[in-house]
Amino acid sequence: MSGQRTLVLVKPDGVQRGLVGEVVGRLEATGLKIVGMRLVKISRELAGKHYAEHAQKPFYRGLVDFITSGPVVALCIEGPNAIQIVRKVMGPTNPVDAPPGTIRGDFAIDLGRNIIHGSANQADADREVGLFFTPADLIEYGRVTDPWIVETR
Ligand code: D4T
Repeated sequence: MSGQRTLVLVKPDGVQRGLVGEVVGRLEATGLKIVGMRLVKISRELAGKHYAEHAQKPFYRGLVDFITSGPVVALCIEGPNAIQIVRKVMGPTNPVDAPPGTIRGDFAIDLGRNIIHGSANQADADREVGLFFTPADLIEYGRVTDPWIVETR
């Protein structure tokens, strides 16, 4: 593995609105590498595990209803500083605060329909990748472009 691995979800709103290609394309264009990708219908049980930290929040019920309402695209993305780079490309959680050029800034207007999830930190990334992928789902491979993306020192 080179660098960090992080979990990305194109949420049900992104899938329904035909934005999977746009979102995945923006992440790919950074140079980060896709090492896992699946279309998943999230169960309420899996949603409960994924959003366990929000279980007591007033928006929890709506959040679980939404994330289980249709398929999501789950990706495991790898590279140096992958967690931070993905969150920069996503923009802030509330689309009202997300600048143009970010996924949420360009494609979303509502906190409860914000298109994409990306792990917040290393501990969350490790836990969340494990919820959506088995080790065998994740593919280690090189690209001929790797030396054009990351300087080998
Ligand atoms: P996710 O987890 O979806 O990538 O979002 P963030 O990491 O950026 O933000 P979060 O965990 O704080 O929120 C999770 C999820 O809940 C929705 N939400 C959040 C909501 O519907 N109402 C709210 O008041 C908040 C704070 C949006 C993202």
